[in-house]
Amino acid sequence: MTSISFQKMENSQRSMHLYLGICILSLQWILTYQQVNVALRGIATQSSLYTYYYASLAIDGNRNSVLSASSCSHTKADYGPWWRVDLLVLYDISNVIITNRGDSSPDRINGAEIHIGNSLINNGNNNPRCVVIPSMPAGTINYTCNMRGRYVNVIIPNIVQYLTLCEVEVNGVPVPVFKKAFLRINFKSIEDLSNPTMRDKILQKVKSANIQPAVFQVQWTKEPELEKRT
Ligand SMILES: *[C@@H]1O[C@H](CO)[C@@H](O)[C@H](O)[C@H]1NC(C)=O
Ligand SMILES: [Ca+2]
Repeated sequence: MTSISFQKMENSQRSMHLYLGICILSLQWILTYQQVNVALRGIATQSSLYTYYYASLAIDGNRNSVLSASSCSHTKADYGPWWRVDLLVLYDISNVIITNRGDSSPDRINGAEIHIGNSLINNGNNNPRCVVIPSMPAGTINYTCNMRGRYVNVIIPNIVQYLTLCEVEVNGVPVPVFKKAFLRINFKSIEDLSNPTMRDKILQKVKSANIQPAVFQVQWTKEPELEKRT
């Protein structure tokens, strides 16, 4: 901001305090505003581990539903088995696509629920529910959710069961992150800064100083005010 030059002081200068607010819209959002499988960038975990069928195998980008192909997650026979992916940041999630085990026992998934939200209370299983899956055949089903959250859980509540998931795809877009930075500029001016036209000129000058490509909005957040002298 120091490169911005204002008119030289002349007579009867007044010292003004000026406040500028800069609103930054996350550039990432602009570049990725399309539905993609964001689970691929997440970290998966589950209520327990059955042999070597890790939670991460449900987000390995492979829908292969034959257990021996090592692309399915698998819990032990838990009471209320669950699986969760942490997407690391907030997403607006349009739909979740589940691929059930295909070589055997497709009915084990009966009664499973998809939950989406931001809380880790009860391992995230208390987050708002998208859907109850009464049953699904061996294969892949697309569930519409239109919910916002960082955690996506699949749980089979109130029963002792194995939870096997061969792929969980989460289609979402990052929630826009607005970051605000505030500048406080203290300078002297002979111009009347209570005049909106003058203030607009200053704003144009700040904008042309080209702060960051991600900055697309610069605005006054406060009327200029005279410095209070003690
Ligand atoms: C899943 O459903 C959504 C609508 O909720 C749709 O936009 C998307 O294309 C579907 N994806 C697949 C793979 O069928
Ligand atoms: Ca998989």
